[in-house]
Amino acid sequence: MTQPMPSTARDGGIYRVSTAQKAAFERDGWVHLPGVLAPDEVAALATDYDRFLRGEITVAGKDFCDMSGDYTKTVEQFSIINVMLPRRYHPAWQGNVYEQRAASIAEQLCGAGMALDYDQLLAKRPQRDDAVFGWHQDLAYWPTDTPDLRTATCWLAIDDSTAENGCMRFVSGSHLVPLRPHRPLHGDRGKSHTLVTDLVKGDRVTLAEIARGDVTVHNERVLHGSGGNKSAGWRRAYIVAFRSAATVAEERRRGFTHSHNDAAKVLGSVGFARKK
Ligand SMILES: O=C(O)CCC(=O)C(=O)O
Repeated sequence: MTQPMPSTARDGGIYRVSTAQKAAFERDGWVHLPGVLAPDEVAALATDYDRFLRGEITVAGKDFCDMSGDYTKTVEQFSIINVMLPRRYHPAWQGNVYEQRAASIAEQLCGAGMALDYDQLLAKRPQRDDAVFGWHQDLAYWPTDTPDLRTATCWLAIDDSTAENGCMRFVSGSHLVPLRPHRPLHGDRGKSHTLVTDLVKGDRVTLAEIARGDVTVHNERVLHGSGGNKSAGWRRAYIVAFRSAATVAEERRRGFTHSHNDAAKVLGSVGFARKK
């Protein structure tokens, strides 16, 4: 499943992306980068990660929610625990080694002028068939009319991520075609944040089985999602998303922060489309 961890790619706060990896990101809309974090670095993050899951770090309102169910579920019923903006709720994470390497990756893949847009934790409880993250393009979640659409969303595996526990899956090359229509999973964005779209004939799905400490990086247009967790363990992921600094500034000017508690959060592309 996994590639050997490169010994030379990590260098302090830098992770060196190869020419072949950059070409894969441009061609497929996503790329697998092995060994972005060393085992001890993942272990240190996992300690705080589990404090979030146990509720020991306070997260406001809907920023602690379930991405598979609606907002009426109790925490024990959440199949995909979603923590939005963990660095806001746990400032000690700001500038951590993962953020540093993710920033270096974003710059190598997308060029200068990238900024951290949001961070997120997505943890699938063990043995939850319904811990399915529906097919979507991230661009559906936010305004589409911003000036610079460069995006590098880094997805760190805190656990080995496998077909059995619900690893990421992508339709390679789908970032090159127009945004597909999306709909709220539970019929109404007031009931849950989640948006979904459908695969169409010809879409070819690639499973991204990756090891603990590895990262996938994806573009905001590539179709992706993940299946349920049939394993006896958690599937934990830590996401840090970079977009062009000009775009992040424009989003903030509009009051769009990626917090599920903001009124403006419903105004992703779906919200704008519905207003017309
Ligand atoms: O963690 C998952 O299964 C889905 C994550 C995702 O869709 C994303 O990071 O954009």
